[in-house]
Amino acid sequence: MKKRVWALLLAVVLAFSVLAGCAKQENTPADTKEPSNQTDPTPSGDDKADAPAEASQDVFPLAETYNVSAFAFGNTGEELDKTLTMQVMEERTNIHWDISTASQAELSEKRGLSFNSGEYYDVYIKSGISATEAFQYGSQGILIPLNDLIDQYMPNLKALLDEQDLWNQITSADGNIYALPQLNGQELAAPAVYINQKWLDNLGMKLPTTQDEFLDVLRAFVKDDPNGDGANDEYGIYCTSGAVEYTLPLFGVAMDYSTYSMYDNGNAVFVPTSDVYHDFLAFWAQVYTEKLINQDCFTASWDDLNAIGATSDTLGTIPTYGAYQHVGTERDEEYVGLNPFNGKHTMPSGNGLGYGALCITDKCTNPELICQWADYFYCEEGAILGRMGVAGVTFSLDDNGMYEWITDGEWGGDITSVRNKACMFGWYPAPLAKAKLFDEGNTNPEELFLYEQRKALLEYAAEPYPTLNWTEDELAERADLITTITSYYYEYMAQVITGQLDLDATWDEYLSNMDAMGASRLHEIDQAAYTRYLEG
Ligand SMILES: [Ca+2]
Ligand SMILES: [Ca+2]
Repeated sequence: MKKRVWALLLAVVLAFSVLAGCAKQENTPADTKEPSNQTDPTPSGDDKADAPAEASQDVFPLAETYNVSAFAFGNTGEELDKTLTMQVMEERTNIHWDISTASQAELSEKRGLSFNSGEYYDVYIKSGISATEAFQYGSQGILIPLNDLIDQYMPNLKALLDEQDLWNQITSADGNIYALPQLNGQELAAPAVYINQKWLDNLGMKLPTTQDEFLDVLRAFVKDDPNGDGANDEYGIYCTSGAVEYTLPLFGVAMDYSTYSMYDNGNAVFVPTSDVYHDFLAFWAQVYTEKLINQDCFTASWDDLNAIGATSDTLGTIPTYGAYQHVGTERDEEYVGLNPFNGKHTMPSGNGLGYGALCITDKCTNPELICQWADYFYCEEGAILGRMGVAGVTFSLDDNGMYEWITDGEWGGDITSVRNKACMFGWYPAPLAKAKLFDEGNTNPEELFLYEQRKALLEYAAEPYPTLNWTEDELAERADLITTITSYYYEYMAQVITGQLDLDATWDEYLSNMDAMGASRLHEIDQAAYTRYLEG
């Protein structure tokens, strides 16, 4: 118990000292209160730490405790109010949270019940609320609009929303913002293609930058013995069932797998009937004929791939989330991310936004304070507190800014437990920015390598997938269309690539079948939703 008190004290001191660093970086509005002596950080030798620019955070700690009732997700033993994050924040702000938690199984029912009974809480934090629900309760006046509050009291969040152009992702159809987001930063939204750099070096070849160069590389992988064992045992590329699709970005296609469209400057292009998709099929049919790809590429499982990766050095190219999952930790650095050809920006990417992290109801007597409280989590130091806990307590930092989780302390014996018990970050979005330290200070060599590969591929990121909202009628019509159309799309893809159907002899018939199945109507519905999204 003593140990815990000491750790908490340390945590509080650290939280204060990081707050100073956080607030300094912000150009905060001039209409803020005088700095309070109570919030002065412990002397740090940095005499700018108490500059008057510290803005909205200066109200903390409050002279009198402010109590908030709230509803949140919480697995047994992982209650939000018991986390280190919340304990440090209570010390820092003197805001006390009285949180009712619900497990995953009861979350949605309890949340709905609380709203519909009229016995709702001041705040819904990390409660899994959807955009549809937020709009519904916002329209009823239960959830309050946060637009002006963000503008006045949340300089950190405001800056991130501007910088990442995310305002329309969190704005409801009536123009109001009813929920704060979790911001994870732009990220790849699909597996990427990883290619064996060691084999390329062995063969004196460069990373392919065109379809023709890629075909040459695949041929050399299969014919020129790049693993040097004297046998032609190599796979040019190994695809598990469906993974051929993950090579679409190489061909200039960033397809959204929920709509089978790519989005470009206001136009939704339905990929399965596009010319570029025809070229994609032609390429892979050629590769298949020449046996440069595993011949069971439409049925192979991840287990099949893992078995091959674990027992042999025969994989030239792999579409995957990360090669180390298949080839292990010894050889994973041999597989580098393959950039889309011709420098096109076609890597599918998401905006990394989690909806519904924090909503405030009309029962809350001081929403300004809640917003000021939450804004801390949208700067690096606050994001570290929310995602990782406290240096020296839940993770240790070395002189190079690299961290390791502390798994022999009071917060749990393994990384998952420490993160779940000590931090706010986890299942369901919480009000948090991305913490740079989380990725960049990772000491796991495989994860760090993969992070760097994915970061490089993000240089080729396409416009993030839009968040499309369909009307109920559209949803019903769409559901009927998309099942038939996509199952035909996958059937035809497999038949053409494996040579059962000749592409050029059947392409026109394929297009007219697609049309008969309603592909153009499906496209019309999605283009309309995309246009509405763009118009905000
Ligand atoms: Ca060989
Ligand atoms: Ca490794």
